[in-house]
Amino acid sequence: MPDVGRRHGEPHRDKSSVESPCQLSAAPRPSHVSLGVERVVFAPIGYRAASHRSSVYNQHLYRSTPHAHQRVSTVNASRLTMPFMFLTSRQIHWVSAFLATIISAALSSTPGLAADELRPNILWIMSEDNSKHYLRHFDRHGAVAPNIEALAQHGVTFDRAFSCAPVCSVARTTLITSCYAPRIGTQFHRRSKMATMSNGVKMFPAYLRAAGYYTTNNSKEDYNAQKSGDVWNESSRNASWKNRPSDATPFFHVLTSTLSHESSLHFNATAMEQPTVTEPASVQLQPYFPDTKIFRYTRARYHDRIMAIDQVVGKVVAELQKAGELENTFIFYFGDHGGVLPRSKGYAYESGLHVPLVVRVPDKHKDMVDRKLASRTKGFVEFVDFGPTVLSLAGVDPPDGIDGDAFLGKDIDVAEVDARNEAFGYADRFDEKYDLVRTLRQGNFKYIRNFEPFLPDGLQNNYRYKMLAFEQWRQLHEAGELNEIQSQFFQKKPVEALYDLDFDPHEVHNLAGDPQYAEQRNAMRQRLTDRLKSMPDLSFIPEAVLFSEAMPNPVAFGQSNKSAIAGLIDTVNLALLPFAEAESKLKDALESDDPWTRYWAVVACSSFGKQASSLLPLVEKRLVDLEPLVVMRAVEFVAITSEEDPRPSLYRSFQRATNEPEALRMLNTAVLLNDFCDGRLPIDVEQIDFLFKPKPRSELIRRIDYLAR
Ligand SMILES: [Ca+2]
Repeated sequence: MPDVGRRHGEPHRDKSSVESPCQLSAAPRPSHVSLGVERVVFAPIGYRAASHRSSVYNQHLYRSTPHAHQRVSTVNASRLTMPFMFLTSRQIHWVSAFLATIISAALSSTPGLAADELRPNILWIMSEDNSKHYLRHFDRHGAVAPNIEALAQHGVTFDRAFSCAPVCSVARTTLITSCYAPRIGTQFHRRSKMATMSNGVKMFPAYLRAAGYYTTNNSKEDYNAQKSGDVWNESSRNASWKNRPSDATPFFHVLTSTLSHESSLHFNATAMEQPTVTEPASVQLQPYFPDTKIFRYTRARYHDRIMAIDQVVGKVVAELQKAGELENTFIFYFGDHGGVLPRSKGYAYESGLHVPLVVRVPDKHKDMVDRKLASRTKGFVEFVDFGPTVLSLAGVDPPDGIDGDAFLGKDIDVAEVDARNEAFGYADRFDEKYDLVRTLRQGNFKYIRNFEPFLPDGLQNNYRYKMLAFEQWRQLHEAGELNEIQSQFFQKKPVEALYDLDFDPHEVHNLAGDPQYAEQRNAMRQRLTDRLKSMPDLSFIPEAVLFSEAMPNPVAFGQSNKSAIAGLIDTVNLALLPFAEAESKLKDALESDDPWTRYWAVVACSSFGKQASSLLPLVEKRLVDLEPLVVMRAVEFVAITSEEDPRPSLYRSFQRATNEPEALRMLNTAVLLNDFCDGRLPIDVEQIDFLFKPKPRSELIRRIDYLAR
């Protein structure tokens, strides 16, 4: 029996866990809650060295590619650990870093060795919110960007680069930690609480810095995990590689340009009188967009922003050249995630995940890259791989406990990189909007599992809808003026989708129900499920519970609850069976002692929709569930499948929410009822009452403001 969700006093608790000094448990639910029941509490989690090791050694089970760390270190920290076997791993790490610094300093100060001269600089130029689709270098309908194209002429283009998450903080945390966010508790944008970096893993620039690199970030961080003090020499708007202590010090510098950020498309109707350089009539609109003046102008304006990014790239190259560093510096240009017309940022489609990536290879280090200049590869690379790649180029070993593998560097096997064929994607929360989606791309097939398919893509997300195009899209939907493909955005989603990107690059023709593709679908479904279970993916525990219990050590929390999470995934995956086969299993799950089994059982029922109407009496029992988040799920099912009014149950639940993410999750359901139930179930904000005072300008207030207008 899994530990997750077991209530106080129940038998079979793992004794070793109880004895652990590292107990994590939820604060008791306040006694004045109407049902008088304490929050269901996880069994305490024991975090021991043994489980640490097994998690580290097993973590590559869920990678598609052969484990390919290439050890090319000049400063091999792990080899330094042998005389220190009596130390803890944290102490070993500290000693290794200390020795590495000494060795590095000795090398750089010894005349004749000139070690640093042999080490390349690495510079990242990251543009905000742009998928590969807006650059001609990747897509014939994209903008012309001569400076980015010039980088590619002197380097390598990665035609299959993926950010893993379609939103800023989650993508950036994936990048800086080299770990998949749902494994380490950093998958929520915005975070309600910072996750702690687990198992001694640091954000990767710390390893460069320990090896003598000067590390700078200008300037956006937006990490969802706590940063240790040794990551950056400087991270600010003034941070520059030019400030390094000596010309001989190699540097790693990150520059984020916000010129293409979503906010650059938050213009008003008056601003549209300002002409764009790109001719609106010339742009190619995605087939899911209505062809309107606003959409054309928005896309044209976005092409202009991409051209501005290109200018930034040109300026950086010129500066390096002037300083005599160009031919000693690897330059990466890439987008931080997709964007940024509607249905891109915030959505786990290719438009949200597939980013442009080119790497300029400097003349002095051509021998480190076994590829022709101006070549392209279709080998899949993900944000988890970028950190190990920089470490590999710098000759620093990657740490254990990360998820990525280097794709460039001296001993990298080009054929292995070219054969990489799989990308994993995740979407969880976008400010105040929740929608759990996982994706797997293999070759040109894309599989999407919508775990909450009854939440339409078009569900209100205040920041998204600041864009005129978003608002107009919704208005046209409400006016009934969209065709079938354009309307998909406002309809319930399929439980699973399969797209053949060769023929359907915009992911609008779902093949998941086509018998011809059943084998492909089943294989990808199984592969994704295996990956989620083996991580394990923490998102099958509600954020409100992770908030209370997991954040001091999310990885250990996941390992302790691995089998329980697998059980929850099996429960929600009942939605993938024919209903007749799922029905009796759903009945059992709805009556489970474990609240999160009941939670996902109701979600599976809602995924079936009216097909599961026979289960209405059983689900209605959950309207008085001990766990308010299960009540919330039952409210959705009743709203979706019956004519009854479940709002009183939802209003009561608000008064039982004990933290912001729990209340916010409930407000997501409130918006679903308000906006997508044919006007039958408008929400009265006067009836929404919390036990705690929401923070001003918080996501809770955003939702309330939206519902009140
Ligand atoms: Ca961004």
